Amino acid sequence: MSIFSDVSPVKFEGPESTNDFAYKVYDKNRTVLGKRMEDWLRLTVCYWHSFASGGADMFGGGTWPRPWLGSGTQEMADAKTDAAFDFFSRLGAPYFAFHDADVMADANTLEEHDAALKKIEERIAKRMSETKMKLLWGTANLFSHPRYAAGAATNPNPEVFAFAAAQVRCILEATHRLGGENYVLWGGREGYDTLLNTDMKAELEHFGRFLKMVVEHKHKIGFKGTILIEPKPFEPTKHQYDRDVAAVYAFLLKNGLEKEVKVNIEVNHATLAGLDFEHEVTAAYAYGIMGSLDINRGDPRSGWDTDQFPNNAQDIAPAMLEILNHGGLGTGGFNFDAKLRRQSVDPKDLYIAHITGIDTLARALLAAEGIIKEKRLAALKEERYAGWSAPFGKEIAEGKYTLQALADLAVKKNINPKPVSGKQELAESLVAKHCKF
Ligand SMILES: [Mn+2]
Repeated sequence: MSIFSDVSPVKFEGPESTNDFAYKVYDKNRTVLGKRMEDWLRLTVCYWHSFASGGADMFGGGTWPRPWLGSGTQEMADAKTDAAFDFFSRLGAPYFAFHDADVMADANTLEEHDAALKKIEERIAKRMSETKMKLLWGTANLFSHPRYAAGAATNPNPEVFAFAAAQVRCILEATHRLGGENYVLWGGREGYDTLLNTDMKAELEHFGRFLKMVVEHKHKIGFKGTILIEPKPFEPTKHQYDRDVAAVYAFLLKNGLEKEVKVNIEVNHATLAGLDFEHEVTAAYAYGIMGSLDINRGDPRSGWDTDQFPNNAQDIAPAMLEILNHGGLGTGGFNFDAKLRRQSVDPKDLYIAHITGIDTLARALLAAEGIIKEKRLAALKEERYAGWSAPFGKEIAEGKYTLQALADLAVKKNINPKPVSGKQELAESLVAKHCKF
């Protein structure tokens, strides 16, 4: 029994249901383009916002009843684990994700840290086998403790770098033992507040060294999961080095890790970077580094990371289309890195938030299926680029011409291409018509 025990396991009841604690659209066994909804979405509940936070903001403390918070004892860590798995198993999402600090009792030394994490790992493993929950990814909290105020891998002090290495070793190995399918490195405070006191070149080199050490250790212990970097442009620092997918790709190339590491893209981080979510997803596929998703939304009028639950399927449909066109997320999933509002003090609010988010993703999935089956949007795009499939376009792309040869040919043929419609309005209508909910 926990504060989440009042709700019966959430079931699919269909669009006509008036039950707030039922799925209206998400029917895990429904087949979409040959794959079950559950297998496309790989739904994940995050530990930090839902169980390790009491809803504090910049102006006041926690408001949500989370009786295990505050003391940092093993007893409380155990109670948190049991409540989290109670919620997971009633919600019916198959995956969860966590930071080391989210789950374990407080520790003062690295030795204590290792022991406390191993202790709670036993309980998590037991609950996983009872509930059949799976771990999408684990990660280290390298940003909350005061020692990380100037970053972890990019800290001016190598002892902080070493402390972070010890912490990552513990949680990477725990993630491996728990069957985690990915390991995430969020930049945390890897960036700067002012360049006046920052050696950017040195910090980027140290950051690269850290990532190489993580990848090396992954192979050493036989972890088969994917290592993921999570882009974010700023907050808490003024500038985060993992600014966006393109910046991460440049960093991976510079360090020769572009085949080893992929990205965990967050909707709200894309928004903060001034980019559309679908831009980041499309860029990641284009660079070959698509990994996993932190699904949430920002507030259109707030300039910070509000981490709200998604509730608008049409916003997500273009990214979902891209994901379906690439056959899905591989080892990744849709992780609800989203939190309740501070006034949402009823434990049942956590169910409503997730149910709405899950139905929103299911709607976006069905919209993307409709768009693909109709084939018109794909045909529109194909037609725009048809010239590149014809012999002349192919020869240019394959490098048959030098600039001089191509220029001479263009002059000789007196080519004079005419503008054609980009059909943006039609393309938009071909998406909108499938978002009929
Ligand atoms: Mn966020």
